[in-house]
Amino acid sequence: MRSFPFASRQLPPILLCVLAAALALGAAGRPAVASSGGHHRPGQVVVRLDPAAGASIAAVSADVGATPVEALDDGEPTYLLDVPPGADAAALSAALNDDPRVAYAEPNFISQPPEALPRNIGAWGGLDAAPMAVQPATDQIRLYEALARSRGDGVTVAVIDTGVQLDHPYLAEALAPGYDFVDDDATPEDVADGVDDDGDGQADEAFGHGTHVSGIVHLVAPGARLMPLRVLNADGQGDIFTVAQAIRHAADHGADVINLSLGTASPSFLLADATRYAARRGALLLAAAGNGASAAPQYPAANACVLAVTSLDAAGARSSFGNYGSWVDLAAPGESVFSAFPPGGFAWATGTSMAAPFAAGQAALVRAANPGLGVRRVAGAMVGSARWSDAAADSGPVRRIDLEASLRLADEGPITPFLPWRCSPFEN
Ligand SMILES: [Ca+2]
Ligand SMILES: [Ca+2]
Ligand SMILES: [Ca+2]
Repeated sequence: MRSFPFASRQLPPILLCVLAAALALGAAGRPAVASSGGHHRPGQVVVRLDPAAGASIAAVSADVGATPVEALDDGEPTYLLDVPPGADAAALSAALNDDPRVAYAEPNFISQPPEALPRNIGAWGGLDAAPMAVQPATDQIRLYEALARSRGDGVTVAVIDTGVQLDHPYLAEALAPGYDFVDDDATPEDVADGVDDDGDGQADEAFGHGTHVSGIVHLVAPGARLMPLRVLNADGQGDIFTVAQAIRHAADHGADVINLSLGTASPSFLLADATRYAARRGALLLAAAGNGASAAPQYPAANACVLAVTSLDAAGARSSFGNYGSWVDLAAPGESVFSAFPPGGFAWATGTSMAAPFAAGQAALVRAANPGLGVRRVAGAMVGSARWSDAAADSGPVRRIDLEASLRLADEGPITPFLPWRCSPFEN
């Protein structure tokens, strides 16, 4: 039995985008940055201009001595700036927020490894795919009753994560073209480079995470296509600017569902913008609620246009590590989940990172069964058919997904739309 780095007792099971050490990003000329181990990239600021002000990013950034290095997307007035050496990104953000030409500015936030988390217990599961189909989670969510109604055909699910093993036998035929925002290339391969990029004493502890998450989506929605978008390196490092780029890319390239098994504790204007943008383009977003056993919101899970998913244990109660609170929308199996893992095999893993893709697969089934439903009604079918758990003393009940019931509700109605109106204002 081989144990996996991301399942280590030293590391969080959810892949919160971690940054703690100097690293060089190859993407689009972004420079190497040295992190203090804090919660944002110290040399970078995200700025959105107020289009009504008609200012150029060159002028606005020059006024504070900063340098624009990347635009979020074509025609989008959101930029990543390098701040001058010695300047404080948080202070510079505050100064920019006082500029009437600026809609908002904020540090380029990193998720921190949550302290005192219950740890993943995971292990290599061999080369045989057979245990996937018979694992207890499939009965818990009534998967096979649901698959008799829908297989997710024609739906694309973006998986924003560490990438994927592109030639994994369980996944290869389901993969659609994706993108690698870490290395800025078209091959979002989950790459372990042997380097401990975040200086936590373990190299590539997040390697395999995106492959595992992708396998869960494929188990639930075998007819759906998977679009791998790599935003985290194998040490789990990423930032909100890159995550926002991937969310926009997914929405602009036809993703119907977007899975985000990652997060940060910092509320972010940029993530709120990007997730609303994707929802309004017709993508339903699911995000891991985090493994902190806490009511503290994680983002993007707690953003308004995203369904936050926490973890259930085998008995259908909220996992002891799973985050909770009114911002958590759904709960799905997240303990000892068996799924694809490089190289070419399978592994068990535990965490809300594993719960979110069960709900993402469910969204694909609902969308495929009734392509006329907009994101608020797909969400409404999922939330409205969920079964409340017993209330835990500290956290209240959680809504446990029921795939068969959600497909029945999508078919028969009436569906009460979920998510705020602004997430999908033109939905019929
Ligand atoms: Ca690559
Ligand atoms: Ca590494
Ligand atoms: Ca590391």
